[in-house]
Amino acid sequence: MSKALVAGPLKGMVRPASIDEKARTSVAVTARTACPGCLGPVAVRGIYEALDDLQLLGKAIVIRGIGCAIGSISRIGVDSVLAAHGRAPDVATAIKRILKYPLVFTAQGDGDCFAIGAGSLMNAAARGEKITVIMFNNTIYGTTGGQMGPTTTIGQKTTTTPEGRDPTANGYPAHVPELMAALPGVAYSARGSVNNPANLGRVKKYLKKAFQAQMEGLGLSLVEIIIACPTNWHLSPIDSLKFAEEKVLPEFPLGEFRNTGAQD
Ligand SMILES: Cc1ncc(C[n+]2csc(CCOP(=O)(O)OP(=O)(O)O)c2C)c(N)n1
Ligand code: SF4
Repeated sequence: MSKALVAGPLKGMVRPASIDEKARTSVAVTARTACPGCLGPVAVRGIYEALDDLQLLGKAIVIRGIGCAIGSISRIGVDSVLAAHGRAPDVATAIKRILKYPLVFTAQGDGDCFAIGAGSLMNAAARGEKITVIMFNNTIYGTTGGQMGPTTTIGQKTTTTPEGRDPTANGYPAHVPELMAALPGVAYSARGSVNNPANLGRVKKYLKKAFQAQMEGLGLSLVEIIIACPTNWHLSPIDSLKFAEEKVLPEFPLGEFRNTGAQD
């Protein structure tokens, strides 16, 4: 075997040798990865704890989309690969089929997942790929300065909808887990939020069910997680929690939309 590669958790699988074994069992989310009040790292904490509860740390790989909200996902001690914008489900498909990691999941912003990446997601779902897609919904393109995204709420002001999103000109917000629920290749779809501790607990439950659906080979699983983006919402961290509660959650109901097997 080449020096650059070491054996992975399954026979015949390889992964880069550069991964620090100590880092694989620790979480180190630093301030560098997000703005103050960003709930992206809180969602990442939920993912970490769900993996830890299922003893999947060290057996999983995350395919990262392009975006700041998911930034700290690289620091939770699982293998990771950066995909081209929107193409994480395609990369996840290849890794799951060829390298046979026990758990392969994507972490993507809503723009990555359902604007530029809508075709990749829909086709992976139609094929029933045994992967998990995790979409961070901050209702905006955070990284590039706050343009309208597929989940921008009606009336929400962004740099490209300065008067607020008007459905007659800009269309309606996309409800991704509900759309996924219509596809037979999808085993599990749910939407959670991390705007308060109780909702963080529910998100962990959804993530565990999504991971279990993949491990049981039932099909594609998807969890959308509502997060706050104080920077591009132009709100304080506290006011952004209020905006999430009053404006975002009414548009995006929390809950499970498809569950073909996983139990509580
Ligand atoms: C092919 C391509 N087009 C456009 C971009 C520029 N770009 C980088 S991140 C981004 C938006 C990301 O938004 P989202 O997925 O919602 O994630 P967030 O930044 O909000 O976390 C865009 C348009 C790019 N990197 N590659
Ligand atoms: S721009 Fe928004 S989503 Fe991105 S790190 Fe800052 S608060 Fe989080």
